[in-house]
Amino acid sequence: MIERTLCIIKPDAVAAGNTGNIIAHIQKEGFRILGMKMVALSHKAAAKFYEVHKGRPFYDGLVDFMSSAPCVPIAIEKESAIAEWRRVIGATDPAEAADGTIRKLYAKNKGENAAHGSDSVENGLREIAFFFTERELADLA
Ligand code: 3AN
Repeated sequence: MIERTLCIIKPDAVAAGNTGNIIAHIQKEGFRILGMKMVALSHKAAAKFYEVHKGRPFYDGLVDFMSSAPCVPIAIEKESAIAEWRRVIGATDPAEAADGTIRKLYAKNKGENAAHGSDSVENGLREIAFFFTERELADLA
């Protein structure tokens, strides 16, 4: 099934100059890019985006980090996009991520881990709608 997922190139990867490298992974892996922008998330917006993690020990640090500098959300589409993109980014902890994955190549640690990927079809659609209006998503079908 063709699915949509949200990639976010996180502030660490943007600051390190890895935006282009990560977009290259998206294209090499055959994802279709539907929407892309650079945004400086406010603390409030980052808190809202990660609301599902509220109460977890890393939540405050995660919100601070995601609102510390610009990030690049990218709405992408492919057959089985949720699992496929999570395969491409690798495990949350770069020390456990497989060779060649985005987190293995570019992430610093579990928190500053280069890229986000949605964890379900439903969350993918919700997360894409958080950053993009319908009109901003290219209908390339
Ligand atoms: P993933 O992004 O691999 O799906 P989640 O959903 O468990 O991982 O966590 C969401 C985000 O929260 C991660 N991308 C990471 O930035 C941060 N995070 C998760 N676990 C930790 C942790 N133990 N310490 C610091 N940050 C974490």
